[in-house]
Amino acid sequence: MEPALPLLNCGGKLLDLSSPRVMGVLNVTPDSFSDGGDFFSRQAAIARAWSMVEEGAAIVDVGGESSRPGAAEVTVAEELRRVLPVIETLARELPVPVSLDSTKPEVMRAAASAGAGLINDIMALQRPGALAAAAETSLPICLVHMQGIPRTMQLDPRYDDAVEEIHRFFVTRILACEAAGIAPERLIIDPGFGFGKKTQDNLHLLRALNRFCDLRLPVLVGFSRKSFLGDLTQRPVAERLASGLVAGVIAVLKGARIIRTHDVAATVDALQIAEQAHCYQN
Ligand code: 8Y4
Repeated sequence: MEPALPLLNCGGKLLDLSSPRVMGVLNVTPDSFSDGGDFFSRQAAIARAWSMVEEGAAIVDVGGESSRPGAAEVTVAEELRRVLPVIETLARELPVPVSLDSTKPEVMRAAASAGAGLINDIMALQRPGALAAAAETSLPICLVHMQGIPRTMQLDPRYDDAVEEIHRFFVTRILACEAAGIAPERLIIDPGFGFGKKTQDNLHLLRALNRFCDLRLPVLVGFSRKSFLGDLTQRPVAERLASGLVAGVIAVLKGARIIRTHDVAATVDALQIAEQAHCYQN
């Protein structure tokens, strides 16, 4: 059976998921090309966002807190300094919704007021106050599964059955969202590749991604440049494009609707072929 074709209202901009879409990554952290805090890095971030839209991104995901394994936390004030000016400009200028990659309720509120169209939370609204803050925004929310916290999540992640545990996690979080006044129609789920998972856990999740389809919510995934791709191919971070593209295509064939990536143009091409060659029977 063909799934329903959701149209998400991202703060006034519509996100049509009748075809798989690409979410472009825009980091505004000091370890990326630009920290968003000064005029020049702001201009660089805005230029990069425009080029991702020209390459076919349907969403631009702006993050000011590095969520890489081992990364340190940043203060609310610092995160606001990095992301708010960029979100405010992009929300006004871009034809596509701007998503906020953050776990902090204060940043969610401020970004929504500045015009953000979606909240992407790697802590799935488990921080104190995050459920209430997200509820108030009336924006769609991507709930990401993570075992542990970024600083230590890759030290010794363990599951008895990663797919079933993560499936149960989403059932619980969807109920918590409903209790907080967030309708399931606003939710996107993401098993969180690389977030407290060993290489084999990531493979099990990709292989069984269609297990999450019974939750009847759009599925988002991010593979680009992640270390499990390097683990499987013996490639450094700069040479993980091909493996990331194939993972994205497999994910879409198993029902994913949004791929989060640094490599927008190549991913848009890959998904075009996956979608057009895909058939729901057989
Ligand atoms: C090199 C480059 C090595 C990047 C690691 C990384 C996801 C996400 C991230 C994801 C959703 C990352 C914010 C991790 N990954 N949000 N965010 N899904 N929804 N690491 O998979 O890119 S950051």
